[in-house]
Amino acid sequence: MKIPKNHPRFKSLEIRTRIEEGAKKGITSYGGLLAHGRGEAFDYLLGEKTHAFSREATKAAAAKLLIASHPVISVNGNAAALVPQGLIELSNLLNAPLEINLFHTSISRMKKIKNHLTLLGAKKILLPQKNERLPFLSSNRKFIHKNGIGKADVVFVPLEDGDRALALRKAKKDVITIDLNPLSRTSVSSSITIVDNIVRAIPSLVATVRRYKQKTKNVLREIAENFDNEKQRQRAIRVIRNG
Ligand code: PTJ
Repeated sequence: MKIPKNHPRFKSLEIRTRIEEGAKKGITSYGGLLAHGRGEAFDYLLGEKTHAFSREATKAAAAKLLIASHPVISVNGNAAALVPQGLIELSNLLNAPLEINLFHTSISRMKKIKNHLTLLGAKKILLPQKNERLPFLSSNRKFIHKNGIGKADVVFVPLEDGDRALALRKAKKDVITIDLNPLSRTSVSSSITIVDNIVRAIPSLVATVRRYKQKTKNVLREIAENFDNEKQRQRAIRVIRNG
């Protein structure tokens, strides 16, 4: 659909078109369309802008990813449709694999996401292995790659469905997420939650990682350790409540 640039909701409609295209290409699930609607509602309540609490979380996330020994970027159907280039850039900057891990499991969708990312220039893509499992999880997301999430110390799970963040934490991994809903189980259980729209948060995270590459490990450690996820989450809730 061609959206006139002067439409009052141009940006939101343009993002919606990306998700629709993702579903048409078989990258995004139907469940993903519903998840997007939920995200839109929270974005609306947050004023559809990046807040200071999100910027703080982005800095901590960049620092944690840069000091990680084995960072991994988990990719689902929504993230692949909305921000594929940003995820690839992040993967290259951090030398971190992109591991496809879906809630609504489908081998054909995994292959389509893999092709989509490969065509856009992704170099390191992993798919889950049948004999490698994440403990504390019953959904199909338990299948992981041995050299990806299996050995990761920090897992970036932009736009998550909730059951896995906790399982990853129980498996003693740090979890960084992007979630517009500060009340979700993912937001609560992650080490760092960026409460923002993935389409704004990813470019900003990429720029911060690029900038922070100049910093020493000690400085990065301090930035990551000083971050208080609960405090920033409460700030997001206050914005929604007062809005
Ligand atoms: O591709 P799959 O099969 O792995 O499925 C992916 C989804 C996202 C459909 C799946 O993980 C799922 O069902 O997720 P949920 O439980 O609906 O949660 C998605 C969360 O992401 C919700 O808290 C939404 O508010 C949030 N969200 C949706 N769109 C965005 C978002 N957060 C940031 N940016 C968005 N654009």
